[in-house]
Amino acid sequence: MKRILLLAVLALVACSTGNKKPMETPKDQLAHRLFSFAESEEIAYGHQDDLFYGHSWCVTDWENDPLERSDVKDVTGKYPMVIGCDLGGIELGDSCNLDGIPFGLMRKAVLTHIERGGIVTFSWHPRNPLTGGDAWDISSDQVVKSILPGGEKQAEFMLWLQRAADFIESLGPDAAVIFRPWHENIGSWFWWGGRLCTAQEYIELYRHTWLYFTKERGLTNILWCYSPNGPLKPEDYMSRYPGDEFVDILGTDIYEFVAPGGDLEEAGDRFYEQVEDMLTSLAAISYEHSKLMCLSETGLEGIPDTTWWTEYLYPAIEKFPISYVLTWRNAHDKPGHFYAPWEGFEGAADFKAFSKLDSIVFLN
Ligand code: BMA
Repeated sequence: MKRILLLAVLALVACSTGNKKPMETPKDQLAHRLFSFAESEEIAYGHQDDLFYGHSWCVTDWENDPLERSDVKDVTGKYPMVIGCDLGGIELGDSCNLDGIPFGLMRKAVLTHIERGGIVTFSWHPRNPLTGGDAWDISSDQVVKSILPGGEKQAEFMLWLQRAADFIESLGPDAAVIFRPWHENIGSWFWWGGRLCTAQEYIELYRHTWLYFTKERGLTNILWCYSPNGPLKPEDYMSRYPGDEFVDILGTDIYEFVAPGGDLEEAGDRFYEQVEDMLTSLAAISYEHSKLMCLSETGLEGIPDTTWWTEYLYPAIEKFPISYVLTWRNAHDKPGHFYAPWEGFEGAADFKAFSKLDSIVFLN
């Protein structure tokens, strides 16, 4: 599997350089870094909102804060290589995102993390442009239609795209980032989800976003990630694929769920199988389409299984050429809502062991 990917990688690098040695753009450099993880059988570790807050702390005076605290670093001594940030709220011109993070802090953290040698990925949970509800408001199946050309909310939505693009532009042309809008789109929990729009509408939404950012705004420092919720059969994964021109990275979001009082081993085994199945399909698709791949979101809320990292997550991903794996956020205001250990957490030792594995890459 890895050998197959390596050939794909080399073919892609050769195509993009045309055997000459043009100046590498920041986006090319980021792509090559992500390729090089896969090529050397390494997987970068990522954590959502890592520098903004942790299980029991939160950056307050962000303008003067060096942003050196991280739950991941508290436990392992190293930052995650990838940090995830969410743009939800930017569309309304809010000063903070949907989880209370000032966009000024986000910009500072992104630039600080890139300066330290890290990688940044953005998700976006925008509000519902038709109903005024949040991203999870699925009361209407007309929302996507309403924001596409000819729709009643199109002009307003263009302003939303403009504000999101303004933020990414404000990072500067040297800050290449990953952007994965309209994620988890096969499930039906966001207004852009599977039962809430047709495949054609979804594809238009994604392409429209790409075209606006890339062609109208000239933002060429973005690697675009398509990240449906998994596990899925390959044909379902591809059923709303925007097309090779619009996507650089194939991702998927898969969480482990344990029913209250449920059996941890059973849940862990199920998660292992789901990740293995999905990544097997994704590896074949990424080879066929010459794309990078990642596990764009994962985790077990509250990590009740103290060997989750080394006994379930690592075995499930280690044989696949994913460039990175990202676990979700450690909320500071919801005690049980965390996906990475923090200092003092009883399951921290296993995460520490995970961080020491040769093939898992953190940021020193
Ligand atoms: C969800 C939860 C929410 C949060 C949202 C966007 O998975 O963590 O609390 O608001 O992501 O970050």
